[in-house]
Order: sequence, then structure tokens, then C-alpha cells
Amino acid sequence: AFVENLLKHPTFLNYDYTTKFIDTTPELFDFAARRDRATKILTYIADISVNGHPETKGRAVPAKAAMPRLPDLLGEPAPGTRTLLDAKGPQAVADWMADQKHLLLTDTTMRDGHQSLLATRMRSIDMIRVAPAYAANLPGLFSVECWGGATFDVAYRFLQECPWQRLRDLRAAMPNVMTQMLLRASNGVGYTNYPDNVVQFFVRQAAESGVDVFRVFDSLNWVENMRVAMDAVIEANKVCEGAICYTGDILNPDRAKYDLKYYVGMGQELKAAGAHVLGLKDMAGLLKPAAARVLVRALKEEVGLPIHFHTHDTSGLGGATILAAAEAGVDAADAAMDALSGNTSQPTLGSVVEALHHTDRDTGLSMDAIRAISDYWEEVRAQYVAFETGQQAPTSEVYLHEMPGGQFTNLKAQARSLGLEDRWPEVARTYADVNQMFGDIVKVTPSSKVVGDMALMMVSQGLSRAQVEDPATDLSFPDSVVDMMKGNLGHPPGGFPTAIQAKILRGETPLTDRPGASLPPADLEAIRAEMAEKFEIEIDDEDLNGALMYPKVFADYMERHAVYGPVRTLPTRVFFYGMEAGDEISVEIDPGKTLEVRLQAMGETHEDGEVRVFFELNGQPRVIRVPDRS
Ligand code: BTN
Ligand code: 3PY
Ligand code: ZN
Repeated sequence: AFVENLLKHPTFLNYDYTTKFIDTTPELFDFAARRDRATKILTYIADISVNGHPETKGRAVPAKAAMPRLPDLLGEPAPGTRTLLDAKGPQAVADWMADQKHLLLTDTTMRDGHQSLLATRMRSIDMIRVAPAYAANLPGLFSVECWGGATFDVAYRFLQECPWQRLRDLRAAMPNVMTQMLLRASNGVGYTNYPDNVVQFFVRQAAESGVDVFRVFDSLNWVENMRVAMDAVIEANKVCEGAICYTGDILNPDRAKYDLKYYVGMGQELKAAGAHVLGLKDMAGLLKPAAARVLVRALKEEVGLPIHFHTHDTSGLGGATILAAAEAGVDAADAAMDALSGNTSQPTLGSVVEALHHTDRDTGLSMDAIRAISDYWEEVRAQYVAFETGQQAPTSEVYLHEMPGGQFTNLKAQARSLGLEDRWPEVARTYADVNQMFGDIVKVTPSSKVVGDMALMMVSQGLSRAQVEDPATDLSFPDSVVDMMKGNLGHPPGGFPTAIQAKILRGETPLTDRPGASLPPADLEAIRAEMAEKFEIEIDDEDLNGALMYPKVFADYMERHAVYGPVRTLPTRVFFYGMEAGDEISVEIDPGKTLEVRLQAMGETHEDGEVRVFFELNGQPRVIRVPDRS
């Protein structure tokens, strides 16, 4: 009777039942919340089958396939880095790193790999299923990067799933290998500085829910703005990897701002700030092999921390740079499983392992294990064809624009949506101009987004750098640009050029301190109470952290969750494309509780604008009615 009520509501008949509907009709939202989970999932399947998923509409459709085949497990999980961290703490991990000879590897497939190749759209189920194979077959990995960066908000926003649950499940499935996250220091996993107590609360929760290694960076390389996050990691007794973001070219005398001395100095600051490990984060893939030799040697000698190198293969030379860094003594490096490697992603893990075989930096990892896991990822990737970027080849253009791997393909898509696709070379050139206009800054989330916003504005309005800088031309700048010039992301080395900053701020004085110093602490309990009242459920610390990072995204997620239930358990193809008559799937909605779902038939659209979708649920007939919005 409830579904009847819901579907007869006038708002439904107007084909307008998404989050707005729930906002404005609390009594039906209550009904939705009380429906059983199986009905919610059937409602979701019916809706997507009839109307399609907004994210995949008009995009390529994958072939129907069975669930991707899992590798055989080669025994019980052997002790690994997590075992050491648990027994002896983060300093012991750092000491062990420095003392052993292998090149240690981090697998980035579950975070940066799909963030850089598939617009961050990989769903938890595809990761959690293979996690036991990592634990059993690759216990010698340094870590598995599987959380943070853009994955946090994309999980809520586009995948309708809880990022914290992903983390807990992965942690439980890989008890022996360290998990790793990317943390944007005071920007948390967001795009703006948060109050100190929000950053501290977030780090504490991430540590508790399962993150072992925190790679902390600041988007302008300002160590002062990293301390709150780093201190919180150290306090939680987890591995604090303070990262230098690499930009420019240390071997190019014309780019003297970011020279060897600069990076060594920053490394020393990070060591003094308490980093256990020094991250060398080459987010755009600009570090060339010869420069890597020089930089890694200098950092090893003059800083003395173990070094963990991260790069992107956008230029096609990422693998060569890893090998050069390995020769120069880098302790660990990032790579992605073959099937999700290359181009804007990380270099190819299996190939790095092969290249170092029978050398003194041998990784000790099993090629059989790597191949089997990569075969799994290849089948997974095929299901995300709608999110492929179409980039066919590596490109040296990256040395011109210096865009981070995660942004490159995104900005291309943004340019396309603005009708600027065939003017991409101009966008790339303008991005480089904006960087110079802003004083040659580090470009990584969120500063990279600011540069991208400005570049798109200039190209779409036909503005040159000279025009933008001309005090006589009056312009309205993108909000993100104004915000950065105000100092709300902190300060780049040497500050922003004063003339352009003054023009953008129209006389307002910029912040000189770090933003967190003047942001009032968030009232955590007040926000918890407000959320609990709004959604009529208890808000635990994980939910509260979601709400603090992304208030609107989190609220929308909660509202959809009340209607659709635990859709995270659906196979990926069904989640994005629904089912057709005759299709049958099993959905494990809770450990041990499996639904057998068969879609029998889809009816015609009735005069009331609804479609009846006929299912069999565990052998029993069920009819679900959804509005036809297709
Ligand atoms: C989003 O893009 O906002 C997240 C995807 C979930 C939206 C659901 S999917 C079924 C229904 N159809 C829509 O167009 N929106 C909702
Ligand atoms: C992120 O912040 O998400 C990044 O991947 C930066 O490189
Ligand atoms: Zn990266």
C-alpha cells in the first residue's frame, strides 16, 4: 500500500520525483524510509531499466558479461607492512623501508588509477571482491592506495554509496597490507580549506575506519598549511607521508623558481614537521628520468627520510622515471595494475616488476599474481566503458600545460561541454599562460581547478593574458579564482603577483595567515543533531564527517538512500544500465542475505505516466511501478 501511495502522489505523476520530491514531502519520505531494502533495490533497478542512468545516457554500453572472474587465492595472507605497523608503529615502518633493498611498490588501481582513467567512477563492489586476492597473493606490496582524493565525494555523489563503508570493507579484506589514502591537507578531501577541528576529526575517523598511510600534500606546497593534518596523522599513530608536489623542471635554468634547492628545502621542512616518509608527488608526470636521478639522490642525502615516489604516465615516460628513481635509491614507487595503467594513470606495475627482476632493486612480487589480478581488472574496466576518456596515446603536451593526470581528461570533458573541444590546443596553451600569470604555481587539486576555471573562461570569452592583466579591462573572475587570490587556499612560494591579485580582489586585502587560523571551529554536535533530525536516523561519526566535508552532496545521498537502499551491492552493469526482460542476478544485500532477482517483463507506459515492471524476487512475483521519464 505504501508504494501505491507513493506512486499516486501528484509529484510522481508529474515525473518529478528525485531529491526535490523528497525534500518537499516529508511524510512520503518517511514511507520511503520504512520500505524494506529489497523493495528499494527493485525500485532502483526498475527506475534505471525504464529511464536509464543519468550518468551513462548517450554513452557507450558495455557487453553483457558475467561478474569479472576472480584470481585463485594462493594461501592465507602472509604478514605484510600492516602487520609491522600494528606491531611496532609508523617509525618502524619507515626504518624498515630505508633498511631493505627491494623497490617497494604501491598499487594505485583502486584510487588514482580509476580516478585518472575512468573519472573516479569505480564502484566499491569491484574493489572489495578482489581485495582478498591482494592480501593472499601480493602480501609484499608496500601499500594499496584505495581511498581519498576524488573518490570520497564521487562515491556519495555519483555512485550512491558510502565511502566509509568501502574503506572498512577493504581494510577487513586486506588485513596484512597497508591501505593508503591521498589527503589534501587542510582541504581534506574537498576543494577548500576546512576549520582545523574538521580536518582533525576527519583524520581521526579515517585512521579508525582503516587508513594506514596518509599521503598529505598542500596544493600550493605550503608546509605551514599541512601541519594540522600531519599532526593529526601522527597523533593517530599512522604513517605520515608528507609530500612535496613536483612542478617545473629542476634541470631547466629558465624555471629557476622550483629548483633543486627549493625541493630539498621543502623536504627538510616536512621532516621537521614530523613526516615519517617523504612523498615525492609528481601529479602531472613532469619529472624526467635524468632529473629524477638528481632529485632523488639529493633528497636521500640531504633530507634522509625514506622516499615514496608517485608519478603519472601521461608523457609515456613514467616507467623510465621510476627506473631512474630506483637506481638513485628511491625506497618506494607507485604503479597501477597493467589493465588500469598508462596514459594519465600510473605506469604499469607488471612492467616495472619485470624490469627490475634480477637486479638489486628486484621487487620480490609474483608476476603470476600480478597477471591474474590484472586480468580481473581488465574485465572490470570493460564495464566502465561509458567513462573512458578516449585518450588514445601518451602525449608530450603535458610538459606545456603541466595538468595533473586527474584533471587532464576532466578538463577536456569540460571543454567539450562548453563547445570548445576543437580548440583544445588553445585551452592547453592558455592553461600554461594562466599559470605564469598567477606566478608559476603548483597545480594540483584544488589549485589546478582554479587554473582550469580561469583558462576556460579566457578561451570561451576570447581573452588574452595581456587583456586579463590590463588594469583598464574590467572583468568578472571565476569565484574559485577570487577565492584563491584572497588567500583562502594559502600561499604559494613568493606569494601571488601583486598586480593581478589586486585587480582580482578589487581592493580587498588578502589573508596572510593560513586560512584555518581564522576559520571558526565547526560545532560538530549541533551539525550531528541537525542531520539526525532531518533524516530521522542516528548520525554516526562517519556520516558526520561526510556531512562536514560535503553538506549538500551528503544530504542528497541520504535522501536517495532512503528511496533506493543499498544499491552498492548491485553488479556494475545493472547499476548503470538496469536489466532487460529475462535477466537474472543475485544481490547480496547483507552478509549471508542474498536476493535472487529476475526481471520478467516491462509493461507499456500507462496513461498515468507509469510503467509496471514485473520481477521475480526469490521466486515470488513482485510488481514495481515507476514513472516513465525516459
Ligand atoms: C546522480 O546523478 O545524481 C546520482 C545517480 C542517482 C540518481 C537517480 S538514478 C534513478 C533516478 N533517475 C534519475 O534521473 N535520477 C535518479
Ligand atoms: C587529488 O587530489 O585527487 C589528486 O589526485 C591530486 O593529484
Ligand atoms: Zn596522482
